[in-house]
Amino acid sequence: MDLFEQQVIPLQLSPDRQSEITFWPSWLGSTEADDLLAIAIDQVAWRQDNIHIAGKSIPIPRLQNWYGDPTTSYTYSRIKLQAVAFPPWMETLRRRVERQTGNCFNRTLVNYYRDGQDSVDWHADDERELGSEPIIASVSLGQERAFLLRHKTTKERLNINLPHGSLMMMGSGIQEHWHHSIAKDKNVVGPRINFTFRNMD
Ligand SMILES: O=C(O)CCC(=O)C(=O)O
Ligand SMILES: [Mn+2]
Repeated sequence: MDLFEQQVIPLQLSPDRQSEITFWPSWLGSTEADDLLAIAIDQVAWRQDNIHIAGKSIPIPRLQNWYGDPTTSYTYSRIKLQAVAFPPWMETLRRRVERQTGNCFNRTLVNYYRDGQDSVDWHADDERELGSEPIIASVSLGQERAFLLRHKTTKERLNINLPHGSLMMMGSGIQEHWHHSIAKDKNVVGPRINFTFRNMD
């Protein structure tokens, strides 16, 4: 396969509107991806955040941090993340993602799935600060995991395996019409890092 081969996966939003996922399965070379995985595990200031349900504080099943303009913050599931400035290695990755996708991204949520017990539940990245039609680009490193998509009304499903060094972009309308998740996996043992690049005012 050509290293930079691009796949376009059409997604139905509504009967009269379609969008797409653009996917570069081998976007980074394997040595480059290995190096970036090691740097991210070592150098991201990992946070263990908690969600609050029925008066209880429950640790979310992954580590994370939020990068961007450090005078700004982002809140989801009532977790407030004060942005950390992009270190040079992440800034280089951000620019590369912009060049490849032709879109602007000025923030990234970085997730660390330590093993198969770590996951992210069904959600859409549709907070108001992300704008009305958020476009999200996702770089995956380490253990390949299944990225699951489920249409909000038709319940149609799609699975995309995200390998080490892949880049995937969710186009306009996808957050409005689809949920996505990374399920727990009993068979998975290896760590995985994921960067979701977003754009916010
Ligand atoms: O880990 C992934 O591939 C998805 C992460 C995600 O959906 C998010 O951070 O909003
Ligand atoms: Mn998401």
